[in-house]
Amino acid sequence: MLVQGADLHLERARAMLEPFRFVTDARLDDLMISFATDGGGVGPHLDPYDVFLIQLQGRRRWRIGPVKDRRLVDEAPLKLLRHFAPTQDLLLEPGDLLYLPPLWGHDGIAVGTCMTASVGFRAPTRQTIVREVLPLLADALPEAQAWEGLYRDAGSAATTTPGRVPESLQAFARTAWRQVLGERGRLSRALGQWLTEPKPQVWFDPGTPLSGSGRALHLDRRSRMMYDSVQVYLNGEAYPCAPPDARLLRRLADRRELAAADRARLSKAAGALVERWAQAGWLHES
Ligand SMILES: [Mn+2]
Repeated sequence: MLVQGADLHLERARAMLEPFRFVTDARLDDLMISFATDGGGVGPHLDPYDVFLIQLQGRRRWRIGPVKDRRLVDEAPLKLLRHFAPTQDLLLEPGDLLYLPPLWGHDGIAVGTCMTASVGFRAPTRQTIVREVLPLLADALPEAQAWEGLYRDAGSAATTTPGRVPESLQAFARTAWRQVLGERGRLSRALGQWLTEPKPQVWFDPGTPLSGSGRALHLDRRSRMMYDSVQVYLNGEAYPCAPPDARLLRRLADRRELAAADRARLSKAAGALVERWAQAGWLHES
């Protein structure tokens, strides 16, 4: 039995991700828990991700190795390797940790009842980034342009070659591209929004207004917060951010909490922002 995204449901599972934040949050995906009875396992397969396997309870035998033959078993519900030739055979005991590089074959078999956690790291392809970030870039074009900037046929003469793509339309498309990509920082902004977008199954419980007293703040376990040199991103939203608030909000993103003393230093505007985040259930008072 596999439970994906356990970190979204359990504070303790979320806490297990913290030691792995020596890697950027942009790559940290989730904590999956797998439970198996004696002899249970998925079968030999590979994943396009870096994975840390943590043995929680019981023992699991792992046969691992680089994959030379990527052919898969026909008609299997999972992508199982047809001919897997492992190079290492390991027995993990509670507390053991095993790192698997991307595309390494692995076959884990429970030795008695056992539970294993895996910390996965996403690694997008260029194609994925373009596909995911493009709609966000398009949304960033001002609404007025969408209405006022309709394409018009060049000239008034009737065409004798209606099958031909008009050059004027090609030029119109090129201009649209330049507008989308031209403004400095627009791509970075869309990337930050995409990287902090909650997963589709995530929803937040509405929070309560902040007390305003000297208490620390901490991000909800489901919140994704990152920043770049211009903006702060929280759960798919972008917020322009200037000093001195920038330093404090970046600290909140890095540590996932903000000490009471730091909170007291937030400007009035940033304080109002934090209040909105609290009401959305994105952060809480400690
Ligand atoms: Mn796997």
